[in-house]
Parts: sequence; C-alpha cells; structure tokens
Amino acid sequence: VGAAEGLKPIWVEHPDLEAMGRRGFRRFQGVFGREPEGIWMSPGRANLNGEHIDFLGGRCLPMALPYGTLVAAAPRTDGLLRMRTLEPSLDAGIVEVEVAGIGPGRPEGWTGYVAGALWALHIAAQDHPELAIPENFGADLLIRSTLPMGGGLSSSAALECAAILAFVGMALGRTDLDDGTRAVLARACMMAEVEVVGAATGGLDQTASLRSRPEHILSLDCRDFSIEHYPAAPLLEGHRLVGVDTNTPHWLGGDEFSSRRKDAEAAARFLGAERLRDLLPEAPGQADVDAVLARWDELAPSASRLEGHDPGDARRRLRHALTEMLRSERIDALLRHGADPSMAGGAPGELGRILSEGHASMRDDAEASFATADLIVAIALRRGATGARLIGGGFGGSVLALLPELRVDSIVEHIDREVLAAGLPRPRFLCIEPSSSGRQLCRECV
Ligand code: GAF
Repeated sequence: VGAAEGLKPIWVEHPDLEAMGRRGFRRFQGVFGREPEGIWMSPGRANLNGEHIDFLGGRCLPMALPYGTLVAAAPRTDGLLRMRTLEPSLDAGIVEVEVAGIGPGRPEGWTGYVAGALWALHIAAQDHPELAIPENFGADLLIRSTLPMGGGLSSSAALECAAILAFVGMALGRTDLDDGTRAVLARACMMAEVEVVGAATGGLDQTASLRSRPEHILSLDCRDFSIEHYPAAPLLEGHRLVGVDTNTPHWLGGDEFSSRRKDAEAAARFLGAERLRDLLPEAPGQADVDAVLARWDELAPSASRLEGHDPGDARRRLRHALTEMLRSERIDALLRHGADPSMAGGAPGELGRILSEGHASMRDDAEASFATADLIVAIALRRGATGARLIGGGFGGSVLALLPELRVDSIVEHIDREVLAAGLPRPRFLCIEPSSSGRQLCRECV
C-alpha cells in the first residue's frame, strides 16, 4: 500500500509484478529451501453491474483488476500441499495438508481455497481427461496478495485461480490456456469455493479472474457462462474508474450473503421458474420487470408458501434481481451499440446513472449495503461523480465510482476527509483499469 503522508488520500499503487515475482522467487527459496518452478498470478475483479445475480442466471459486466494474488510454487510427488501465505494477518508459517483428506469443509480457513482448487481440478478432469493430474501430485506454495483482503474485490477467487493455474502449469506443463480450458478451470474454482469452503459464490469472480482481457469489459451471461469482450474506452470516455475500499471487511461464508441468494431463489420457485433469469424474456424491458412484480403482488405469497422466507424480503430480493438484470442488459447494449443520442452525458452519463441506480437497489432491495458504503456513494455523487455503487457481495467491501477525469483528485479528497470526519475507518483508493486475466509470470522476469 502506497500510503501518502499527512492527510493525502491513500492510493493502493498498482503492483510491479515483475519485481514482486523476483522477490517471491527468493522468498520461496528461503521458506522451502528450493527454487519454485514458476510464479502464477490471478487478478481480483470489479463489476460494473450484475451483483447477486450470477447465481440466478443474470448477466454480469466485470473486468480484471491490476491487483491480484501471486503464487510461487514447486511440485511434490508425495500427495502433500505445503502452503504459506505472506499476508501478515494470516501467516502462521507453513501449513501442511494431505491431498487425500481434502473435501467439504476440509481444510478450514484460507488453505481451503488453495486445496479446494486442487480437489475441484481432480473432479473436473473426470469430464476433461486432458486435465487429469497424478493422484500423488502435491506442491509447495508461497502466496502473496496485492488485493485488500475482504475488500469485496474477489481476493478469494484470485487465490483459487492463481492456485489452479499453478497446478495445471506444474502438473501438465500447460501455460498457454485457451478460453474453453479457462472456462473449465473457472467452474472448478467456483466448485472449490462452494463445496470445500462453503461459500455460496456464483461464478462471476472466477470467470473475471480467468477470462478477462486488458482494456476490455467482459459481458458474462451466467445462463451458460458465454462471454463477449468489449473495449472499455468508449464507455469511460473522459472518466476514470476508482475503487474505494471501505476498510470494512466482508466475508462470503456468512449467513447474510447466502440468505439473499436463498430469498431470491425461493421467490423464483414461487413464480414457477427454476432460474430467476427465466422470468424475463431474452431482451427484457422495464415492462417485463413490472409484469413479474405485478404477478407476484397478485398471487400475494405467504411465508408458508415461500418455504419460510419472509414475503417482504423475497419481494425485495426479486425486485433487486430483476432490475439488476435489466441494468446489465442496458450496459450490454451500450457496449454493443454505443450511446443513444438522447442519453444525457453520452455513454459515461448513462453508465453513471446505471451505477447509481444499482447502488440504490443494493441498499434498498438486496439490503446488502452498509453505512460507510452509502456515505461514500453520497459524497461521491454530491462532489461530482458521474455514478457510484457498492460492488461485490456486500456487507463490507468496496465502492466503484465513475469520476470525470479532471475531478478525480478533488472527489477522492472529499471522500477521504468526510469519511474520516464521520469517525469511520480510513478508505483506500484503487485506480481501476481493466487488466489481464490469470497467467504465469514470464520465466525471464523471475
Ligand atoms: C461474491 C460472489 F462470490 C459472486 O459469485 C457474486 O455473487 C458476488 O458476490 C455478488 O455479485 O463476490
């Protein structure tokens, strides 16, 4: 973290991956007494829209961040994973795990993300024999993240994805992976998190980490995980995306996040849909959203018919999901066709409005926001942001703000000052640029 002096806002500098790779290489030798075979990196993500809807088949608009997780690794043949993280709050020296013992809930804690990735890779190989790795495969791994932990920027997925890339790279010698293989690995990482760690993740984070392109927004259709890449420049013209880490950690394993998913799924089932996205047509409009909500109101479900879910909660989750799906389609259309001449402020103006509407929905309908995020969004908008919203799973994490280029410094200073004056934890700012997906850092760099 590049902390500036005095009252200057704290910006998290973009990591110099090559320098980190070189340091990681030496550190690995110090910890494990041998050279790593390579260093792999996978990024965190920001998401323009599509929160809490990946697991409902909605569309998400993420991008990979320049920040991510690095894994230096060397293979073993004794079925052991030996892992150490350099994250000070988690580092307890080398943690050893037997690969044969990995399963739901085992191992617990951060090592579950790494071990889970190997476990899920073995399972994925049942349908994709080209990914089969020896049963006795193990590894020594040294981990270092440049993402704020619990910052809602997908540090968990970055860890799973960096680990799976290291496993595939070491066990199969595969470094140049096509998108089809990356899709299989992203799915495996999602399984690792759902089955081994026990967090109700829906695939957005892992897909963004493994299938993004620099300078592009990913448009991800979570019905079938098909993707399109669109250049980000026309959408962001004259603007910068700034992430504001609220310093309020979030964790997906808690009940709050999973209860939001369960409410929405119960609402969809009540309306006769297996998947909530199927309640809307292929190219939905506001009238389609209104029609679903009107049907809900007409049928007036009771808690008993909603499997115990509170009807008010379920309606709000339903409304969040439907409107969020619509917002995603609006951004997808902007990326595909550009701004309509009637849109005030062109493409960035429209994107800004969608971001801010998305925040209101996260706050009022998903009820996943929290006081610091609401305050930061309000300050940003009051001081001239084109749009701002909470991103990620919520209940902590980060705000994404779309700021006119010339006003970035002044808006960021206002946020910093006013949040501090409110007695809240000091935010950290991240310059968000759509970046590369996970990969092995080049051999010459280390
Ligand atoms: C978390 C989950 F892991 C994602 O799958 C997604 O649901 C997101 O929250 C909210 O959109 O990051």
